Amino acid sequence: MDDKKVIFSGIQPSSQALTLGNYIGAVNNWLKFQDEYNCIYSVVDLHSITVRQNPSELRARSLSFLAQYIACGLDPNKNIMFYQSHVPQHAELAWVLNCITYVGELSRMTQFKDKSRKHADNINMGLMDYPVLMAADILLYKTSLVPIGTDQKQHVEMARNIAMRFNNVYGDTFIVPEPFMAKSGAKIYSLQAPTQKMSKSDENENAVVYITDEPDAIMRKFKRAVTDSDNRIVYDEVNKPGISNLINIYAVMTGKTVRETEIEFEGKGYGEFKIKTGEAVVERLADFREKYKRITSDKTYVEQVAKEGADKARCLASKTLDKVYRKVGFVQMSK
Ligand code: AQP
Repeated sequence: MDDKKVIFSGIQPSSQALTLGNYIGAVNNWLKFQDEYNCIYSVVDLHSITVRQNPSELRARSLSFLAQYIACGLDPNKNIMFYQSHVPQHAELAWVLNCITYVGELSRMTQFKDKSRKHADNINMGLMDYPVLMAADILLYKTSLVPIGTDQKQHVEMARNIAMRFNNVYGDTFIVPEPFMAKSGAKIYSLQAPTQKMSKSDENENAVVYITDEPDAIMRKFKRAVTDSDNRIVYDEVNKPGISNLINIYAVMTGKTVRETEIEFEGKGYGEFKIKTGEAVVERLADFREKYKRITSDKTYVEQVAKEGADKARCLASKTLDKVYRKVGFVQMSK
């Protein structure tokens, strides 16, 4: 690798496809970095089994997610893309980091508390340990910047704390990463309950737009989006969360600002605005749809990208892990 700074991020293959939230909060930003940084993007399948998955569905979704990364415009020649489970150093570093992380701090994480409520019959150690594995994902690659939606900010903060703690105990080892969140769209909300995050695992299919949805499904979901009753297209997260969410989506998908969007729709009604927002999403995803169909029919190509990505990632990750093992005092064999 050259001396460009490193970006790392990942998405769990925990649904049929990426949501519009994943696209706007994560992938859309990843696309902007591919020339300026050394970018490493993983399909984080180890994370996804913290919630029970059907094995054959997980396999199919994981293949599809990598095809979606590529179809979104991530160039395999410029970005390292791989499956987390293909690079064993993630789990190995997570073990070492576990030994400097406290149970108390993990039990206070918002996502752990939320998911424990949601999956009360399966509050497993992996669910609690998720932020430590995420710290390992990030720290293995000397990452400077982690592009995320606001929901993951607390976990990046945790990764920073773990890195600083390790550096204090064992001497300078890890780069302390910074989160990157875009000004618009860092949190996209459910179309049916606009104070809740748009989440892959939402059971209400009208609440979530998947980037693989057909245009008519996308239009239908936007037409049914929940809004308030005053019929003014004005950004106000507290009093008008539904309309503010649609304004954010429209602004990001058209490249306009929130203010430009408000001006464009001054005096217009919600019905028209919902249709225009749906159309903006359909139009913005047109290239993706065409490319995804092509890539998804070529499983060998996707596997090749994953193999090359994992080879490169393993090579980088093993250097950091060797250093960590040396620092903590494990026996090193002469080569
Ligand atoms: N609604 C969202 N708005 C903005 N950004 C979002 N992200 C997720 N949802 C939104 C960002 O996408 C990246 C990958 O997240 P993830 O899917 O691996 O984990 P998650 O945040 O737990 O996502 P979900 O959709 O809620 O998954 P499930 O339902 O499986 O738990 C992250 O950068 C995240 O911020």
